[in-house]
Amino acid sequence: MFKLPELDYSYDAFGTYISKHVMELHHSKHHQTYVDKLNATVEANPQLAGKSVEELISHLDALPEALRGLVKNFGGGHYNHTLFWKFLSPESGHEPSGELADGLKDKYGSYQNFVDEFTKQSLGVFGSGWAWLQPELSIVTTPNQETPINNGLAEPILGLDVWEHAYYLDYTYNRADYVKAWWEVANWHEAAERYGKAKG
Ligand code: MN3
Repeated sequence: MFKLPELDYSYDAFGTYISKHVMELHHSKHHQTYVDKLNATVEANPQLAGKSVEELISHLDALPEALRGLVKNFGGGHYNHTLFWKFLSPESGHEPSGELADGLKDKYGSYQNFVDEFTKQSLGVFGSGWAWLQPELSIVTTPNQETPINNGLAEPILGLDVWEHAYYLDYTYNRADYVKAWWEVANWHEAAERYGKAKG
């Protein structure tokens, strides 16, 4: 059975950047619903049992067509949100340091250029979806609960949920204000660690 992960911080850890109310709903209701529906899908389809969420969503083609959408949506929702909580921190570091900072500077010219490009792509996601920073420092977006690993890419090192449920109660339709606030709480320590591991 899949389980809702516990958070490394409290729901009120992000002050006004992301409110306690939104954090609580997002984690205890939205994410929990993905977990519950993924578990219900696995229970109803024993051929899915015993596999990790990564295995399930990385091999959608191997599944019967009737199951692909369910696993992609509920498995992807569980996987994406599990990453998203790790990609937030009340002690975010504010800016990348070390090798990751150097890498971003090499690829984008400056940290600010990277922020601008990632922001642009986040705002460009039509409807619901995600923006991700990949270990090779490219930026990719995915619709709905699709995720880099079900498109044959590596696990991201940072990522942002741009579904309205992530920001509407705090920022109404102003996704740009939400993205701007997110830079204050993006977990650069986690990203640097993942970057280092991916580089080997
Ligand atoms: Mn979400």
